[in-house]
Amino acid sequence: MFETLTEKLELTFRKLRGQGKISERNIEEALREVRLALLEADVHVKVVKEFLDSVKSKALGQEVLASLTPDQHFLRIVRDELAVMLGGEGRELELKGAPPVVLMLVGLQGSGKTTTVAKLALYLRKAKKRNPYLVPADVYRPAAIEQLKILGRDLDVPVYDSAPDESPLAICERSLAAARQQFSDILLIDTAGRFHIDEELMAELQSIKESLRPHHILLVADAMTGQDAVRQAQGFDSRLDLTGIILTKLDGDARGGAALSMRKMVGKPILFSGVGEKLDALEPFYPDRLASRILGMGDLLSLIEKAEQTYEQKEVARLQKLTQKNQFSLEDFQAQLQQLKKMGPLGDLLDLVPGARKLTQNADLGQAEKELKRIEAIINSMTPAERRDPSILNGSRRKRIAQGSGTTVTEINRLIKQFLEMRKLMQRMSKLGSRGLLNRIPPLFR
Ligand SMILES: Nc1nc2c(ncn2[C@@H]2O[C@H](COP(=O)(O)OP(=O)(O)OP(=O)(O)O)[C@@H](O)[C@H]2O)c(=O)[nH]1
Ligand SMILES: [Mg+2]
Repeated sequence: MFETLTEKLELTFRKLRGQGKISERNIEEALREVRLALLEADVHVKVVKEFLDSVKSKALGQEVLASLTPDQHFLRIVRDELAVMLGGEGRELELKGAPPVVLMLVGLQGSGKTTTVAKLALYLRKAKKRNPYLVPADVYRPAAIEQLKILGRDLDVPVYDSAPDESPLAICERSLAAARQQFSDILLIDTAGRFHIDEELMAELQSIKESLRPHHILLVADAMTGQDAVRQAQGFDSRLDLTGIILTKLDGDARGGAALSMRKMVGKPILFSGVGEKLDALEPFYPDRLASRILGMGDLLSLIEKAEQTYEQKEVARLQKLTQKNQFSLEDFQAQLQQLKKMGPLGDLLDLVPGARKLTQNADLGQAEKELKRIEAIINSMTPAERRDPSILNGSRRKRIAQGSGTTVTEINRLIKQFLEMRKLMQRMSKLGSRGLLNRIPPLFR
């Protein structure tokens, strides 16, 4: 999502950079383009206006910092205001209170409630060390209860044994007692969805709210549904007084304006975003990071977090040492490739690296994934001794590896040559001294 918007904004900033001096007129011109880009991305008119007003007053009113060029200064104001539009500081899901803390997820049909309940359970267990308990309270759609039970089984998270002939309110009330009994500290309620907001559903949700007094009522909204998502959110909020919003399907290719308008139009914080169908595809929502990403400035912090989740820091330190001594082997490389695969599709990772999209714009990502697979096949066909010390790779060994991996000796030669060059480069970079944040990323990604 946001690719078109990012492209347009980058173009605007590039033009601005071309100007020797930045005048009020340049800024007016740039703001006009930003306005068009936002409207085309389907951001609500009111939100766009408010955004532009504050960018303009800051751009014309502030001294340019000595360390920044005027266009950088302007870019920074746009970035900061975009972050404000998305919710400013960003908010963590607050979970203080006597257990079990009750979280109720609501939303229209198909918005992603059931999937998000499972994703949240995984997140809360992993990142917050909590013991969630899942409650299927959708008794209307056939198999809805079963859907959550299966997800719970996959995650090994307990699910209340709801029966479809009970009322949702009765299910919720009973599940609370069951959660206490088995020391679950969070109750995650999956509610029914409807095609449109209707009175019956709202009354049911309100009765659950009154009885269980949930700590959070979170709206699950599908970002692909555009301005409709904003209207639904306002409808749900007026009846239930939401505590937060979870935006799903941000991995889709819709224009994304709904996501950008939601905070301002509903006045409730966006707490998470869903970025895929898999259960680990849920991310805490950080307005400043998304703002940087939209402006094509990448998102190094998210990349670092992703890397840290996948990598043991001890391992990173070990690789660091090897790199410095130029002893990083094909075996280490192989292990890193495996870790890389765990972090998700290549395309997603590239979005996090500043400028990477631009560099690879014409490159076919499918091709790159294939290339990685081929490299992996070659390395897998080597013996451990060969991986540790490629210098023993004579002609007959190379021929054997080519056969084993379905490649050619030329390809083996090229890989070895590239590997040795990359290793040199990594060594040189690691000698540049401490570079703060970058030291927390495994060498291969720098
Ligand atoms: N790509 C993508 N798909 C998602 C995301 N979240 C949910 N989905 C998909 O959206 C579809 C509907 O998800 P559900 O979780 O069943 O939605 P629901 O709101 O519970 O639907 P009802 O119970 O029928 O109201 C499923 O195919 C999910 O895999 C997301 O963040 N990205
Ligand atoms: Mg559901």
